[in-house]
Amino acid sequence: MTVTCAQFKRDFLAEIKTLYATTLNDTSPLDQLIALGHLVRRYDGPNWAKTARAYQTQHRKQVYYFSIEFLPGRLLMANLLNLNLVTTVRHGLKELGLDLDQIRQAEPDPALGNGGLGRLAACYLDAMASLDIAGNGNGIRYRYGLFKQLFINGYQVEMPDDWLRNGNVWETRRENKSCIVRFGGHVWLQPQANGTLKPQYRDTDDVLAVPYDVGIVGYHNSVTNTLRLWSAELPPNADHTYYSQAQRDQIDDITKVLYPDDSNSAGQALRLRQEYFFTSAGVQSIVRHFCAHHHGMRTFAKQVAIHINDTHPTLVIPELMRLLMDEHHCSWDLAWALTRQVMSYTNHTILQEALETWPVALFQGLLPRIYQIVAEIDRRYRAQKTPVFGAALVDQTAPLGNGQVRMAYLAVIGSHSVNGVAPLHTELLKKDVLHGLYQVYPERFNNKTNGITLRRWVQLANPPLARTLDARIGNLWRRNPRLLKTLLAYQYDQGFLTELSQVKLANKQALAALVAQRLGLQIRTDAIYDVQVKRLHAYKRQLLHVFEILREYFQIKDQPTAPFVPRVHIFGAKAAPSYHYAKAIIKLINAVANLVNHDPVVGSRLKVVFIPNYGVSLAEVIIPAADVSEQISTASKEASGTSNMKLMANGALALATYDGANVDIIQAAGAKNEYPFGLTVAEVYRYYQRGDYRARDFYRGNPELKRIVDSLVDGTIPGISTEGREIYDSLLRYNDEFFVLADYASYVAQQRQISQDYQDQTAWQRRALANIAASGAFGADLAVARYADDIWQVPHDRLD
Ligand code: NBY
Repeated sequence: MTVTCAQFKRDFLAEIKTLYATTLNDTSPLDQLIALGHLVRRYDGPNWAKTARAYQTQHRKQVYYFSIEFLPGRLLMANLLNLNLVTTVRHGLKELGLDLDQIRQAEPDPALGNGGLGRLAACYLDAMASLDIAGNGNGIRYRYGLFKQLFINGYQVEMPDDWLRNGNVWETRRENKSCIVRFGGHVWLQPQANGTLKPQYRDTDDVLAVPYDVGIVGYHNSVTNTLRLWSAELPPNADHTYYSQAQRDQIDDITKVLYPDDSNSAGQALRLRQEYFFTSAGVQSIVRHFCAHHHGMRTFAKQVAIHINDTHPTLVIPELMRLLMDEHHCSWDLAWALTRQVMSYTNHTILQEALETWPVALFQGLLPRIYQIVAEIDRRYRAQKTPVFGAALVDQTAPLGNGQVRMAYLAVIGSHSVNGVAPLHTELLKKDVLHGLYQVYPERFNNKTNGITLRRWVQLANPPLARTLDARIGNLWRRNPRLLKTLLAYQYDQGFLTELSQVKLANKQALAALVAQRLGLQIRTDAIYDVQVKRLHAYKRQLLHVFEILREYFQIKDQPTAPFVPRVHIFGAKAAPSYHYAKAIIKLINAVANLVNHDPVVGSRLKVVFIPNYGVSLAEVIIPAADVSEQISTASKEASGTSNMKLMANGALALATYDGANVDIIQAAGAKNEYPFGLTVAEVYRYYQRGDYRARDFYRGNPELKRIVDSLVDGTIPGISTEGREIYDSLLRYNDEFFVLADYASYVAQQRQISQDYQDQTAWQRRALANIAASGAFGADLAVARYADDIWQVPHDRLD
């Protein structure tokens, strides 16, 4: 995009005048943000239109990425970056007496997701547009995003996230693309004159699905794709029909709030309504669009790929079957063949409690026609597979079983591809969680290791690093992150290593300023910044990190004058509101912070910073400042992790178990450049098989550890009498489900090593460099290119 600075200034002032009928002096940063957003959209408008037209005229196969969560982060800077407008806009605003960095802060951060799964979806949209893939996102426009987190007296308090309060400058309401989604009522199959059966409906609750489209701008390539988010409203004939307040509320509720739980599958009718709502609307709009440009359905699978991001959108399978058969007169066999060719599914968890199932009664009552189709899929699956695989295996893997609809099984059976998100995770899917279906459909299983967009996580979040890299290796890495490998030539360049530590220092200063402003806490910038940012979960083991803090605390208290390498422990984490144990850990971290941060003996040497309301925008400040990346989940539990990749790309060294993509990170950067520790998956599974894990033995056998565990209940840490007891019991009474005590010794050994190693800054920065250099392998563009080649079968730009 080329706009001169002068042109930009004229356009911007005109925009202000049009929108607010006033002059610049009279506007707030929010006003300026909105005006700037309008202007960016105006600049990008021709690309958006051209992209859509080109896809049509070229009959490009479209990918539709269905996800119940998208965490795009603020879009102003991402759009300016991808349109190559950052410098022009920054200068132009400056000449008008404005500061781009102030304006960008006025943008709300759309928190339409819980964690890694939603952020991955956003990284992949950015990559699809940047690779010139005809890729669309399809999701829900939640009126309230993930709750805003406050700490009151150390406890998590959840407040509504009213992110749409001032509107959303990036969205376009497309009411003419609305469709009706049906719930409940009765359905029966009516024989037709031509011998077919057509479903008839009575007493259904109809909801209008209205799409809001957001442009997803590709990187320097004039491509703008679409993220379509659906909102639930009263149907258009509402004026003539009586709707009780309860009915109105029920419709309103569908897209009111994001379900704030990523710890287990939700047994909630509203959640199922949300899932059907956005899948039905999305599939209807895909089929409608296809039919507008093609005759008959036979080429559908050549033109469309639908991706199921975790099981929440699995109803795309029976919904497409329904449309093909009921509305487009396809036979079951044709509809089924098309559906399987079109669908692909990504699994994001091996945790049993996170695998979605719905009680048949609930499912059938809410979605009677969809249930008929699922029951027929189930019947045919059993009929075809029982002779080959036997009744036991088929029973165990069928879509219906134990009075439940099993969404993961339906997703595998109705797709041509199922992938895990790191090699280890994919192996565990085959061996464990989806073992039965792997026996039936081995050819469907494949791995696609996650990736992150370095555009946001390095170029935008860490401009000093990006500039330093440019100066050494040129700027082609911005297009092709694999070129970061060439950095290795500078491993022994003292000047460059010094620059890297200066970059880190600048980022630490920025984080320290944020901490001072938000928490009123001073943290020194010569300390090790030891960062753990992710959802709060027992399996992610923030508790183990707390144990290290307590160890350091006791060390200082025992030997106040002994040397101690200063540390700042930084946490960001939200707990699901109903996840009692996770909330107890939050209270513990805050209580330990309170104890440590105010101890005069400890002074500035050790600080604990728990920044509330962790999300994409905070991550953009914390991650560039990190020295140590805590990736300490119990081996086998973390499907992949993606903060591990973001931290790596920003030069943090990983303190990591052999879990998820940590394995691949350690391999890519070299074990000597990370701090691996802990039980392996094989060891964890051996404990499971033998049933011989005894947490108490670790407790009794290690006095240092015993002191720490005891401090949870002996009054050492004020204010945690109930939480301390609960956590203590989880370890000793309930035998430490996540092997915290077993991994303590090897974790702490690496932490000690870190303190020692950090003192040699040259050696440390050399290892940071190795991490940055190896991080290109985890770029989202590479990951998405693999999806495009192996799963979606769509063409894409090459990176080199
Ligand atoms: O997906 C995460 C995995 O834990 C992480 O290892 C992986 O890197 C990432 C991307 O592949 N999963 C995740 O974020 N899951 C959720 O957010 C989630 C949300 C809702 C529900 C379950 C999980 N739910 O049951 O409603």
